[in-house]
Amino acid sequence: MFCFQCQETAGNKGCTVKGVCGKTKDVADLQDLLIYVTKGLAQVANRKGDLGDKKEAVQDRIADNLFTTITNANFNPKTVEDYIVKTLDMKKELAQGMSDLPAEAAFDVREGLTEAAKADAIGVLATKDEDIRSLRELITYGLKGTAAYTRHANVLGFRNDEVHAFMAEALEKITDDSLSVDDLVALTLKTGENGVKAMALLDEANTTKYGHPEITEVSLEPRNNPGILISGHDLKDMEALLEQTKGTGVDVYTHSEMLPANYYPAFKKYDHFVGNYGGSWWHQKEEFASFNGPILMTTNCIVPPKDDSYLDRLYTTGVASYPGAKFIDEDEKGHKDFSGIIEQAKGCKAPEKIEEGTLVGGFAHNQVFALADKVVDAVKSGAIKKFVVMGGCDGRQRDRNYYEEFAKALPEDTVILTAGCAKYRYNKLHMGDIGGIPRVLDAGQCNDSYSLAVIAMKLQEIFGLADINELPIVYNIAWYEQKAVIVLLALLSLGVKNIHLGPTLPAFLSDNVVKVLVENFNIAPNGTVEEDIQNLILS
Ligand code: SF4
Ligand code: SF3
Repeated sequence: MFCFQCQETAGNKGCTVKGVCGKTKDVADLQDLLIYVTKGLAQVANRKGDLGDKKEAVQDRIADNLFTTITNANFNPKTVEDYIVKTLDMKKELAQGMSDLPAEAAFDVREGLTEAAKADAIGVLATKDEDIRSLRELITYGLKGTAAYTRHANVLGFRNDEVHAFMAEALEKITDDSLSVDDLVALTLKTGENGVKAMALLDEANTTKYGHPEITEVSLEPRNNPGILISGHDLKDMEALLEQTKGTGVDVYTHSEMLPANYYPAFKKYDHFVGNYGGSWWHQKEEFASFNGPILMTTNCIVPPKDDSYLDRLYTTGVASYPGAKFIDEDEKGHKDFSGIIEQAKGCKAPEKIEEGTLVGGFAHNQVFALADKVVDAVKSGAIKKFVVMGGCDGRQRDRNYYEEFAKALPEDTVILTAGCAKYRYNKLHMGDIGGIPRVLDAGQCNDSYSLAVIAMKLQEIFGLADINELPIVYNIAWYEQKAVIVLLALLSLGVKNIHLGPTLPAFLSDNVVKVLVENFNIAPNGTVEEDIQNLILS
């Protein structure tokens, strides 16, 4: 095993024995094999060209394979093996009559996959040149993020063929030894462009189906009924759960990345949708225990339960899977039956109260545009001096306290723009408002970072600026997993410069690739809170 795809990788170098995330060696190897055969499927699909009525199935297979390997989504060797076999079957069928296939496309081992996955040719380290490896992995992780956002849009009936085609094209290109560092840098930026398209598509899907997020006060206090806690990023699952729990006496609460579901008009109409329970993903061991009722994980981030204390209450769906947790599949019509969770919930105690009060969110682009006059006036009058984009992920490492300390140290004339689970470091600090504009504007999930880019582009237009970097907006972004990688690449492709990235730079970036990012985009690692307040805000 060798995995360095997330920010918590062992020693900021790579996990080699077991994942810091809890992923076992076998699962890590199988995930590498899944990516390997997915490259093979892409090679075969690209050669075939017209896939006829198999096109969507192939596109979905490729995207689901990428999606299921993101950090903290799938810990289950059985489901990863199942994905591998399905990919091999699909590949074999498409490759009929083809010859001289590359190794990834020709691979067709069915027995002993766990052993086969250990082969030197399969994993990350199969690429010997450090810079080529770094760029190949950077692109792969960007594609994983793109695939996640694309699949959320797909399940709501929205597709962008260009994005799917790009994923297959890029997966093949990163197997091509003739590509130079410069070629791969160009492909990295193209990955970012496609990430923007994927996020725009998901934004369209979410807002068309569920309305535009609006300013919302979200309760943090549980009621006395039994409840179901839902986490992850899949809004279609959210809708289905709310529909099926209607009139059952079971309440619904969001956890972590599902918090922004509270901001959507379509979900507010359910009076058994109570609010949010707890903090960001890594607090789940304590919070899932005290919640008392069943928990539905629709995507990442799953933390392996310590002592199986709530494993019998843990459910997964979609590409998320955990050994021992119940999996809810969809039928051929795309329907998911949550009656088992609801029945279990009825026999559970109500959630224990762990905090009180409310928090405010719902500042996606439409809501911010509705406040545009106020915002522009506040900037013109100097009441708001700077906006700080502090989106991204949260994580367990102690040095992430930096983000809370940074938020606290911000001068009173600054406003935080956020999206993703990074916000839990400061969204309960009650930072007040500037002339009615809250000082923490939460756009939503990590994919709603797209909203932040749309807001920036709108402000650029209003202020008549030639360059997006002339805006009084600075970027201090926290990353953890691969969706944050695509958010970063998307921002770079939109021309955003001077991004501070932390709490550490990715281990998968080689020194030379870091140099390219510094020279072209002036990306910088975090300093101390004092240094960064000075450099980003006061200078
Ligand atoms: Fe390690 Fe992160 Fe990979 Fe898990 S996902 S094995 S923590 S690098
Ligand atoms: Fe968070 Fe996993 Fe990245 Fe979606 S829930 S931002 S870490």
